[in-house]
Amino acid sequence: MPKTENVMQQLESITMELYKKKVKQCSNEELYEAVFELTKTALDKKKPITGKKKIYYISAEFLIGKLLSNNLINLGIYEELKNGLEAQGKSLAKLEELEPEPSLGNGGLGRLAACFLDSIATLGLPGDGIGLNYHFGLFKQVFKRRMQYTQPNEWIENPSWLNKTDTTFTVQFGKKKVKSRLYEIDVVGYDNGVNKLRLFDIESVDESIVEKGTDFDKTDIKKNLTLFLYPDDSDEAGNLLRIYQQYFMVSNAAQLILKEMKEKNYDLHKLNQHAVIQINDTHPTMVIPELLRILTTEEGFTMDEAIRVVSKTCAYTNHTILAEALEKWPLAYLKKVVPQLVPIIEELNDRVVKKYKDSRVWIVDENQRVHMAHIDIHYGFSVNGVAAIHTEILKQTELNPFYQIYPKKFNNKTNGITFRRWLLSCNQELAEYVTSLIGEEYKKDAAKLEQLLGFENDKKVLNRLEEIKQEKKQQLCTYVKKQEKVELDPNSIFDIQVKRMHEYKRQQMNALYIIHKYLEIKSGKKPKRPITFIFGAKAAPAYVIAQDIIHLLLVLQKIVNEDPDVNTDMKVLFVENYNVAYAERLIPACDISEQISLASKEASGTGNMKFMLNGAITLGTDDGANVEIHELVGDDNIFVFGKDSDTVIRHYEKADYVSKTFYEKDPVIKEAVDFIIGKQAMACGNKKSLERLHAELLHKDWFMTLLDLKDYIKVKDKALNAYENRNRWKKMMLVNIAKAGFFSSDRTIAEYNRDIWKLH
Ligand code: 26V
Repeated sequence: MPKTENVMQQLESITMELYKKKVKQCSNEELYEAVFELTKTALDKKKPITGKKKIYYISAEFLIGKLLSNNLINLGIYEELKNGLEAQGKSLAKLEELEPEPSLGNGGLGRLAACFLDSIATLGLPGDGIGLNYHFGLFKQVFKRRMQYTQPNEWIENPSWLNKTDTTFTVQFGKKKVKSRLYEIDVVGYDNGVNKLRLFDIESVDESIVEKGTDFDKTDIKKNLTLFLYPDDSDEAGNLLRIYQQYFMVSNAAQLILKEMKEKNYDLHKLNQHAVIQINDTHPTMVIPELLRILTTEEGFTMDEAIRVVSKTCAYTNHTILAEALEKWPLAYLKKVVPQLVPIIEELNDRVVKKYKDSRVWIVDENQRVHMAHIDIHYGFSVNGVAAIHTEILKQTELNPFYQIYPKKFNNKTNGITFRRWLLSCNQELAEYVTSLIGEEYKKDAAKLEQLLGFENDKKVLNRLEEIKQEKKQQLCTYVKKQEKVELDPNSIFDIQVKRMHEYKRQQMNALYIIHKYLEIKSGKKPKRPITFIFGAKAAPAYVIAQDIIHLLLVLQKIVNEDPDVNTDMKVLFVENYNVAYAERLIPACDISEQISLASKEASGTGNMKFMLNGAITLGTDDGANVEIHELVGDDNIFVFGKDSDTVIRHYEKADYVSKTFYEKDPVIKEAVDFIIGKQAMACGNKKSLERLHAELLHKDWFMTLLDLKDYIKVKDKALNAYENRNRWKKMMLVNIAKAGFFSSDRTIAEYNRDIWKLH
C-alpha cells in the first residue's frame, strides 16, 4: 500500500470506479465488494516468502473460516479501515457478516491446519498448504423436529479469495485420466509476506448431481471428485470416493512439488534439502508411494534411491488413537482406484516383512487391508503426536511396537491456535485492553502475556476483565436472539460445549448433568445463579448415536426452556450450524469451558485453548492438552474431574467396565439416565432414538460416561459455586489468559521447524 494514499482514500477510489459512488452512499453489499478488492490489492503487493527449503503441508482439510478480517489484521490495516468506515457511518462488522464461510474441514484437524498456515507465514517460513477445492464444504446443519438434517454448503461466490492458475496436471486412476487445475488462496503472515494455500480441482464437477439433502451419485468420479468434503465414510462407494479424493490430492501434490524443484534446478536426489512434506493425519499418506512411483518411472531412480530420499522428506502427524479413525484401506479398493500404486505398496510391505517378524508393524495385514499409518511410520523420518499425553500414549501403547523400532522418530508437538483470529479478531475488546496493559509485543511473542500476572491483585484490571466478559455475553445474547429466536440471560453463567458431536467427547454426560440439575430445581433446590448451557456440534450423518445425542439435547432444550418452574434458573441452547464464525462469537462469551472427553481419547483439543485465551475457566478431564493447561495454571485455576488415562486404559485392557453396575448402584445416575425414556422426553422426542440412546448408555457406554458422571456432577457444582466468589473468579480468568501464551500456534510452528522441518 503506497504510504501516500491512506486506506480510506483507496477505498473511495475503488467505490468510485466500481459504482460511481462515495463510500458513504454505498450499500453494505457494495462496500463489502470494495473492501474485498482493496484487500486483494494489498495482498498482491505483499512479497512472497522464499527460501532454500520449503514446507509443504498436505491436508485433506483446511478449515480456514472467513478470511476478510484476518487478512486485514495481518496486513495491518484493520484498525484504520474500521475507524474510517465508522466515521462514514458504516460498520466493518456488518460487512464481515456478508462473507460466506469456507468450511473446508470437519473440526479440530482442519482448523489446526488453518492456524498453522497463519503461523508459518507469520514466522516468515516458506510454506504452502496443499489440499482440495471442495465445492461444498462441511454440510450445513438444520434442525427439524429436533433432529439434524444436512444441506449442501456452497462457499464459492463472487468475489472469491480463490485465484485460478494456469497450472494443470494429469492424474491417472487406472485407465481413467482426469485433468486437474490449481487454485490458490493467499495466506498473509501477521506483518510478514505471503504463502499460499493451494487447492486442486477438476473442471468437470457437476453440482447439479446433488439430490435430496446431501445425497449424490457416488460412482461418477468425473462429476463428483471434489464436490464434497467428506463428513463420513460409511459405505463402499463412499470409501472408494475417498480414496479417489486422496489420490487426486497427493498425485497433484507430488507433481507440484517436483515441478517446483525442477524449476529451481534442484537435484531431485537432494529433494530433502529443499522440501519437507508434513502428512496431516493419514489422509495424504499415498504421497509416499506416489513420489516413489514418479521418481522410479519418470526420473530414473532405483527404488532404493527413491525410498532413501522420500523417507528423508516426509513427516507424519497422528491426530487420534481411536481405532475406527485410523485408516485401513482394503487392498481390493486400492486395486480398483489406484492400481499403479499397489505394486509399490506391496514392495514397501515386503521390505518390512523381511525385516520384522512382528506382524503388528506390517503394512498389509492378514485381512489384506493396508494400514496407512504404518506406511508413514516406516517410510517417513518423523512421527508426532499433538499433545504431551497423546504422544506418550502413542509411544507406550497404540504405536509401541513402532516406538521400539524407531524411538528417535517419535516426538511431541503440542497443538496451538493463532491468536490473530482467536483473540485479536474475535475479542477486540480484550485484545485492546491487554495492549493497554502490557503493550503490543504479545501479538508477536505470545509468551509475553505472562506479564498480565503482575496485575493479579489490581482490582481495576480484574473489574475490566469482568466487564469485557459481560459485553461479549451481551453481544452473544443479541446475536442468538436474532439467529435462534431464543432469549438468553446475560447475567447467568455461560457454560459452553462446542465441538464435533462424538461419544468420546461425551456431550451425553453434559446432558445427564442438565437432567440432574433440572430435577433438582424441580424439587426446589435452586442454583445460586441462573445457568445457561450452550452446545454447538455437527454429527457425521451416518453416526447414529451422535444423532441421538443431538436429539436428546434438543428435547432437553424444549423441556427446560418451556417449563416455567425452571426456566428462570436454567436454559439450554443448541445452536444450529455451529461453524468457525459461530465459534468466534461463542468463545469470548464463555464462563465455563467444557472439555470432558474420556481421558486418553482426545488427542489434544484446540477449543480448550481458545476458551482459556478468552478468559473462560476449564471444566475438564486430564486429557489431551487439558493436561498441559492444568500444569500451566495449577490446581487452583481449573476444575478437573474424572478417572485418569491410565485407569481408563486399564479398564479397556481388562474389559471390566460395566456401565449397568453404576446405574444400578446409584439412584442419582439411574434417575438421570431413565429420564431419557421417561414420559416428558417421550412426549416431545422420538421414541426409537431415545430408547436407542438409553440402551447404549446402559448396555455398552463404550466411552464410560457413567464411570465419571458422579464426579462430574460434584466438580461442576463446585465450579458453579466458585463463580460466586467474584474476586477469586476474576483472578482465575486473568491467570488463564496470562498462561495461554504457550498455546500460540507460533510456538507450535517454531517447534515443528526446530525439530522437524529445519527451514533455517
Ligand atoms: C475421525 C473419524 C473418522 C470416521 C469415524 C470416526 C472418527 C472419529 C474421529 C476422527 C478424528 C480424525 C482426526 C482428528 O480430527 N483429530 C483431532 O485433531 C485435532 C488436531 O490435532 C485434535 O485437537 C483433536 O483432539 C483430534 O480429535
